[in-house]
Parts: sequence; C-alpha cells; structure tokens
Amino acid sequence: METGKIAVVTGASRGLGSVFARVLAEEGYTVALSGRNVEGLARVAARLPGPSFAYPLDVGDSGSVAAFRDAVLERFGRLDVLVNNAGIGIFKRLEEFSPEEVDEIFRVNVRGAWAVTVAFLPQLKAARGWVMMISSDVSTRTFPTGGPYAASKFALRALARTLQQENPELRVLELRPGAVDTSFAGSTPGAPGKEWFLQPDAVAEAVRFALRLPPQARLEELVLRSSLQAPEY
Ligand code: NJP
Repeated sequence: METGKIAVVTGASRGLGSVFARVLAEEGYTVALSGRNVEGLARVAARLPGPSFAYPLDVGDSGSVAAFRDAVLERFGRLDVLVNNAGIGIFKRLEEFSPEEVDEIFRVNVRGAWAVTVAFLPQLKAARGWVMMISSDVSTRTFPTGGPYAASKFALRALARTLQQENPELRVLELRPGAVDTSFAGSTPGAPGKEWFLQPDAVAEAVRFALRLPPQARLEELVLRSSLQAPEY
C-alpha cells in the first residue's frame, strides 16, 4: 500500500531509527534514511518492505543538513513525516564532563533536531505533516549522571512545544521512551542486565498508532516505558 507520502528518519542506521523506518515503510511511506554510517543505512534500507532512499547526514553540521534537504527535495519534492530520532548520550557526574562533551550532546540532540526541522518546515507545513521528536522519559525529570542528557531532552521538549504553537497546521509528537534495548551510549543490545529494557519494536508501534490517527487527532506526547521499569516522574 504505497501512499505517495514521504518520511525522513534521522539516525536511521540502527536502533530505534531503523524500526521507525520499517513501520513507516509498512504504513506506505517512502522513507529517506539518514545518518553518518552509510553502511548501516544501506543495511537498514535493504530490509525495508518498500522503496527508500539513504543519504549521509550529520544533524549537527549545517552544511550536511542543507545537502540532505536538497537531496530529499530534489528526489521527492515533498515531506509528510519527519522523525527527529538522531541522538547521543554521555552519562557521568556533572564535574566529570568536558565542555566539548556538553557541547556535543546539545549539538546533536537539540541543535540537530532544530536544524533538520526548520530545513523542511515549508514542505511539512504544506503537507500538514507530522514532526516526531524522539525525546525521552527524562525530558521532565533528572537522575544522577544524566544531567546534560536530560537537559538536552528538556530542551527538545521545549522545541517540540514551540514548534506546535508556531505551526498549528503541523502535528508535533514528543515521543518519550524509557530505557530501550539498543546500542545507545555504547551499550550492546541484549547484553546481560538489560533484560528489563523495552524492545525497540514496541516503541515503533507508537509511531504506527500516531500515523493511523484521523487527521483531526493530534497526539502531542507519549511516554512509553517497559513494564519492568520503575515508574519515576
Ligand atoms: O540509540 P543508537 P537509540 N547525526 O545509539 C544517530 C532516544 N532514547 O536508537 O550517525 C546524525 O542505537 C546514529 O547514527 P550514525 C535517544 O536519545 C533512547 O536508542 O550513523 N545521526 C544512530 O542511528 C535518541 O534520540 C533511549 O552513527 C546521528 C542513532 O542516532 C533516540 O532515542 C532512551 C548523529 C542512535 O542510535 C534513538 O536512540 C530514551 C549525528 N550527529 C531516549 N549522532 C534508549 N535507547 O534507552 C548519532 O529515553 N546519530
């Protein structure tokens, strides 16, 4: 079931981005996959059930974002769904961070999502499209060693809400997963101790749910955690 609609997923080379791309393809979208690891993008693209397009992107680099936007618009001329998924995490006590590490978290998690969103804003508005910000259950709470990461997700939440307020024709979803079993922050999927983590496929179902809503319905925020994770607020 091809819909003629186009979706962009950032950070699609592995983890959550790869399963978001699969669900979008299953829902009939042609998916533009992006990330720095082009081999990873090609692997993910090869497994998708529908047509796709893979293009290198560092969301924190203005030139890279402009080249990616130009490539997507030259190829498809429109955009219906943007999933701002690219993100990094570094976890340690505040005094152990270098300024460069703090900058890098904000460069990717905040500036990156802002840059890709505004690059495609005219097309997203014309399509009355979705922008899905993949933030975190820590976009409203903190935990020791998570200071700059949580701060970046609080900031992403603020960007999501401002985007919605400024652009009522869009549907902006802040999707807030808890701990998910991916390669995030250098971890290994399925590693001992991660048995309680949510599986990525479960998070991707939230994207499917949003996509299937009637046009009149705007899902603004969704917290999705493993039932084995403590309910911290
Ligand atoms: O992590 P991982 P997840 N430019 O490390 C890409 C949030 N989240 O799938 O560039 C462009 O397996 C990287 O691609 P590449 C989290 O904050 C997660 O779990 O090719 N892309 C890769 O595809 C993040 O926002 C958990 O290396 C860049 C992807 O990002 C999102 O979920 C919990 C990039 C990261 O894949 C996906 O994370 C939570 C750049 N500069 C929120 N830098 C969790 N896993 O527990 C990285 O609350 N990427």
